[in-house]
Parts: sequence; structure tokens; C-alpha cells
Amino acid sequence: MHKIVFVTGNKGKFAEVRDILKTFGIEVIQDKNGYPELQEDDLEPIAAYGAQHVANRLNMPVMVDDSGIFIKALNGFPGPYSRFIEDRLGNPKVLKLMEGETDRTAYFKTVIGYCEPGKEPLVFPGIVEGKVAYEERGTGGFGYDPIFEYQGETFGELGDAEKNKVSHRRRAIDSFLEWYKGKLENPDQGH
Ligand code: ITT
Repeated sequence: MHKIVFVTGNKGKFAEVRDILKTFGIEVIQDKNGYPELQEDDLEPIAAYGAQHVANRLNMPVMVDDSGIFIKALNGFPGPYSRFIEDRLGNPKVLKLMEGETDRTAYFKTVIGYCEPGKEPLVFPGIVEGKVAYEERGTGGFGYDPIFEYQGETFGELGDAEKNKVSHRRRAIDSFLEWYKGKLENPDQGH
């Protein structure tokens, strides 16, 4: 079985990535020690730098997942600051910021950063488009899931199995897997 260290302190993320990759014969080991997070407007450089830093520290293949919700009416806020805003404001106050806004368009984005020791990092983005709900709905998932509506239901209402079929994280992992399978078939090619 192939093993990848996944550096994350987020239980919800870890469970989703573990469940998806397990079905492809990849074992994911959680590392809760964190990684240096660059202050950037985009998720890609944050994920790339973090994965490379830890891969070289542990001398193991490493994956990180940097994610956020980007709300159009708030000019993309909270985006890369989603963790900070979840901790400081939480969903009820985000909904307050959205009071009176009729354009509820938003997207979730995950960037998977992957790196092997001594190599360059790779990034695999995934996006899902949806809307900010008018109230929290559903108890599934984590974080912003109860306020993110996808085709009429929030990710909180959808349940983990259904969310994992369509989510931003799923799309990022699918893109990673496409590359990873190619690498397994042509191991000499590296990246
Ligand atoms: P690690 O950096 O340790 O992986 P984190 O929770 O700090 O964990 P991020 O920096 O990527 O991760 O922060 C993303 C924020 O967006 C955080 O508040 C998450 O709870 C939230 N989030 C990420 N993916 C989500 C998802 O699929 N559904 C709902 N909220 C999500």
C-alpha cells in the first residue's frame, strides 16, 4: 500500500481525504504538527511551500490541503483567511455580513499540495460553485458546510458520502490521483 503523510490538524479534512484515497489503495497518515503557512492571497503558493517544507523535514512524501470559501459579494472574502474567520466570527456572523446581499454566489476551493523529498512541489486545485444560504442548515460536514448551498442543499444537509462525490476537495483529489496514477505507471519519470 502506498503511504502519504497528510499534514493537517483538521479532523473533517483528514476523514474526507482518508476515505477517498482508501478506495484507491493509498494509505494516508495524519501529521498534526502543522506547516509554515505563507501569507498569500492565493491558496496555491501556501500549499506548495507547506508540502515542500514538511517533505524535506520528514523525508517522506507529504500532502497538505489549503482550502477556503470565496464569497463574491464580499470580493472573495474570507478566501485564504477562512480558518481565521471561522475561529473569530463563525457562520452566524458571516451570514450577518451577507444580510441584504441578493447575490449569494460563492465557491469553495481546495488546493492539494504534494511533494516528495528533494523534489519540486506540485499543486492540484479543485473548485465547487454554490451559494451562501440564508441560514445554517444541516449537521453534516464541518466548517462552512451548513451555510454552503450546492444545488439547493447545503453541504451540511448532503451528508459526507454525497459531499465527497462532488466537493472541491474531491475534485482536487481526483486531479492529484490522475497525476499520481501516471507516476505509478511510469516511475522513472519523476516530476
Ligand atoms: P489545516 O491547515 O491544519 O489543514 P485548517 O482548518 O486550518 O486545517 P485551512 O487553513 O485550509 O485549514 O482553513 C480552511 C477553513 O475553511 C477552515 O476554517 C475549514 O474549517 C474551512 N473548510 C475547509 N474545507 C471545508 C469544507 O470542505 N467544508 C466546510 N468548511 C471547510
